[in-house]
Amino acid sequence: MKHLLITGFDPFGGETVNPSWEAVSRLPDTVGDYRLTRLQIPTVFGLAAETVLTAAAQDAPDVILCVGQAGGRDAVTPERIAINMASARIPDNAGNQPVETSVIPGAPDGMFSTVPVCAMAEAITAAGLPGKISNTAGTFVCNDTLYRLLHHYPGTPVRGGFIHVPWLPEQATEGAPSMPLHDIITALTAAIGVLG
Ligand code: PCA
Repeated sequence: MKHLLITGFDPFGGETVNPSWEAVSRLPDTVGDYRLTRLQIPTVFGLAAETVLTAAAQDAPDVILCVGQAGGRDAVTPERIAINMASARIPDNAGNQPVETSVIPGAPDGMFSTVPVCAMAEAITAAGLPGKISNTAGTFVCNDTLYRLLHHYPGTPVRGGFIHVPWLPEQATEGAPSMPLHDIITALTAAIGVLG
């Protein structure tokens, strides 16, 4: 059996839940060919990736998939790319608020995810849920985490990716898009099913 390390973030920005961890923590022990290790990581620049990489050094996963909240999105979105840019609109959970800084000085401008983002988006759609590729993970902690992960494991053998998920219905202000928790879980399960 292959091994997937899958992470979700703690709540941030004054919220009391983060749908990424709510969903990840409820995923089953196995999905398809993969045995899952679920891990909560802090919404803190640098420390989030460090927490993932420390766990990965112990567990030797084949794939690392981080999941995060993207409030306002109306679909579950595998991220295609991480950029070497940190610029925060709000402080992270440790009070850091970088503006226009490199994630890793001197490193490439962008790094592509090494999981099959097209197949993942299609699998989510095939499960009857809104799924599409995103070409930006933003410039906050999620992008920082994906960038550091991809930079640590250039190409194979350990593959790395990121999926942003919408708000839960209880988080969305009137008119804003959201997705029920069980649908987010179904979408993540469908995406894991095509990791290969
Ligand atoms: N979403 C934030 C960080 C943590 C999370 O769940 C982001 O999109 O950067």
